[in-house]
Amino acid sequence: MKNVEHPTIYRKDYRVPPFIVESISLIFQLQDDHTDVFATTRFRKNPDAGEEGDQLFLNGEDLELLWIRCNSDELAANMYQVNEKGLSLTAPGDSFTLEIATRIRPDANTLLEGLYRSNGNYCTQCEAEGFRKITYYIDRPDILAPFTTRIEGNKSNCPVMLSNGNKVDEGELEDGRHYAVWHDPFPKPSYLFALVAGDLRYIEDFFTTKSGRNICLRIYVEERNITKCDHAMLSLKKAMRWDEEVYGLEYDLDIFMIVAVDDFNMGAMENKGLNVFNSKYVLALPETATDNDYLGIEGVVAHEYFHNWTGNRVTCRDWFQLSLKEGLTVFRDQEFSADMNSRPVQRIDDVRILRTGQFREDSGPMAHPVRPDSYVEINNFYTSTVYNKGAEVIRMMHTLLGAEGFRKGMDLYFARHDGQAVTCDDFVASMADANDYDLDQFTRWYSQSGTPVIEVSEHFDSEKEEYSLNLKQSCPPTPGQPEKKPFHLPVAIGLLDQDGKDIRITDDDTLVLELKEAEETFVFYGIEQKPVVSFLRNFSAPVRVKPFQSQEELAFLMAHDSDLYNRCEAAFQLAEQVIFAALEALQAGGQPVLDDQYLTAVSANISGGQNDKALLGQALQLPSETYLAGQMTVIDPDNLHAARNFVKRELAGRLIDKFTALYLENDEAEYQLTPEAMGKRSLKNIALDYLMAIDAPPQEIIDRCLAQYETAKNMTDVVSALQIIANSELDVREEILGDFYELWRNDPLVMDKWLIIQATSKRQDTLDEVKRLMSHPVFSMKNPNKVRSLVGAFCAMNHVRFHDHKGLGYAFLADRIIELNTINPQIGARMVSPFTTWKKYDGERQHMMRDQLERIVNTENLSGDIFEIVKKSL
Ligand code: B3K
Ligand code: ZN
Repeated sequence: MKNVEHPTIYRKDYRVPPFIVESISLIFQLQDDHTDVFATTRFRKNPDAGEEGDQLFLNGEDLELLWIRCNSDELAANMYQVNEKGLSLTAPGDSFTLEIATRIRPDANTLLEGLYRSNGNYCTQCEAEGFRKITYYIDRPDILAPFTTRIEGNKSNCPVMLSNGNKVDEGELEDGRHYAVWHDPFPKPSYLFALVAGDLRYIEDFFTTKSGRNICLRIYVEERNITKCDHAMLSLKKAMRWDEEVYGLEYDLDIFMIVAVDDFNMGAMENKGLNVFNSKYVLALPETATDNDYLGIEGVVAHEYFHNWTGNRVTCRDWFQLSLKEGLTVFRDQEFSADMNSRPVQRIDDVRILRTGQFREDSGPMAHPVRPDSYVEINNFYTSTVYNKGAEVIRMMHTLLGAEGFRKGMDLYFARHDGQAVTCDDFVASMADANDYDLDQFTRWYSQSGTPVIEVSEHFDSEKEEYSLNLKQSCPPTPGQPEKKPFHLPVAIGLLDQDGKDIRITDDDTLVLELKEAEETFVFYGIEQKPVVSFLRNFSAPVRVKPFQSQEELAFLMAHDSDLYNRCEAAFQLAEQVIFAALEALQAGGQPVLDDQYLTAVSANISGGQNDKALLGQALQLPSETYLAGQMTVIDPDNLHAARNFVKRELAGRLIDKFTALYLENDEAEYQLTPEAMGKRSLKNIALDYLMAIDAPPQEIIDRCLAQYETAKNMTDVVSALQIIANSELDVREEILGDFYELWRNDPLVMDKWLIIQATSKRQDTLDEVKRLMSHPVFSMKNPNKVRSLVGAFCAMNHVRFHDHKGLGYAFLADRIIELNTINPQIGARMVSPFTTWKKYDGERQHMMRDQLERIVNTENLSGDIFEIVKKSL
């Protein structure tokens, strides 16, 4: 690392701001090659700050300062100091007004933070610290102010000019220019500011709130996309209704706008009244978007909408509290999606994301608590831990307090904190106080990192008719936290009798045990025969459970458990055991065999699981190599790949009739977008994937796959077939990939799929193909979706090829990270992730990955984003 310093910011250093902002009013003059920004801000000494002194510091980066006035007088250069982090001056009194003019260059902004252009249209991204790239300001989330924004631009290239709040004025200017003025009356932090201007079209709809207010809803897109917005609009209306019904929360402005742009660092952004979205989470037609895309849009539109209360009306005091809004809002969007679709399937998906991404993070060098204690670059802390584990922490409170108790807590939270910037502790206090419930020990979930492990032992005494469960919890050491205290964790269980029926151990079939000590025993009386325990129902706590059940018991649970989540979970555990058994055989140089018991269980599952297609589809999917790798002490990518393939191939070969029938039964002529129809499609495509995994599949299966590619009218079926073809050695492979490209070359989102499919192909030559695609006209290092689809997909989703023993994948990724360091370090830092687990591989691979990490860390002018993750990994 050369030339740059990257200081660490600590949570314990939080101080209330010495000054607060009463209001800010902005003027943006959009010009062809630059934008001038005039900010008029009224400051007042913060009465809560004590005797803090009179120094005012305003954040500002990459800005050209034109002039600055204080209470209308221009300040001479010796009256303030500017450096690359901001501007400081001595306050002239307890209350004063600053006018600051800055010039910025949106066209040259490849960071996609602050004001930038995407396909010629202007848009902003300010969370977490992008506002300081627009003007000098106290850019922190606990500074809340009403914003007024005037935008001036050309009528020709900026017919549409939007900002937060309601439009209060508009009119003509000279030289073919015009202006619009927006006012947002709700005090908000600068990270929620947004501006959009350009040649956009919109679709419009209306929503009547429960108190009878009429809200105008608009989705703005480029003209070519105007037919693709209906699903997002429908999702928005569903989300608005749901938030009223479940939480009593109503929308507050007169208009709610969504804008879709192609160049965006993440999924979407909840700016007040003006959400800006990655087009991936807005645009959909059956022929261009898969069922997963449709579900993703519904979930993300809802997530950003829900932020209006959990994030915007009540916001974060500082960025360490990020999970206050993100964990809570993820929990809310998960519950919304569960209500709109299949609840158990939603839970399975959410848990899969948690266990693949978050557990991995929690066991590596980047492990951090849900409420971190320090960071170098806050953008690196928009993590699975803050989001997904954060959501699990909220869910555990929901489980402990019940739906009604949780709602009481939410009501109290809003009653206490509406309009404030608060902490995770404030949230927990509302939950505790509203329910008169002790959550003190529970708060360790916010401060301790690492995934707890639970060890279960059962004891049955047939004479006394007693069944007991002994539970031990522990949590492995994580960076900076060698020792952990016990967590307060809800363990939901059921006991099944020999017929697979729930034994009533409470008013309900499921009982929530509260484990608080390092070890506790729970005894159940009057149990006549040894029950089969359905443990951690609905995944009631984000923990690892040491495997303790036999294959027979798992097969039994898979067939009978009344908790549909756990039924699927049993299938995963069984599959995991079987794959690891095959892996051991391969590592010992032997031939693996698939045991009949497993085959029978899967076969029974196919016959018995037909009433919930989506759920059966989930249960039939083998755990991914990335997930399985996370369960191993020393990861062996080649044998892992071979073992998983072996199980898949054997299952397919021996259950060929079952899979063929599954395919045919679920192949619907008519396309519908209902949960049932999506379930059928997923089941059909999983069956096809198995069938094509057979060693030298029969010609009629190959023909079916090719026919599906050619005749399907919806993208789910088309890409399912295409993915299988891209993974195969079929002669027509190149031709078909070429055909798909010709058909869809003008649709960037479909081209993303084309790249992902090629990047995740398990063929030997995939890395060469990826390298070729880097210079293909559809690819661009400046577009985050493209980088994620090609580089990200290969390195993070193609475990066996990325970890090829020659190390070429490692060198490839390091080159891309170094390239991104100058283009978009935020995306560059995200790409480091596959390297972070380098210590879990064999010596040679470790060595090669470490070399690449060192090469990255020695790059000139390395950004704080990439530096932080690489340094922590080393
Ligand atoms: N709040 C944004 C994420 C901002 C990320 C900044 N690096 C989207 C969301 O979680 O809703
Ligand atoms: Zn969010």
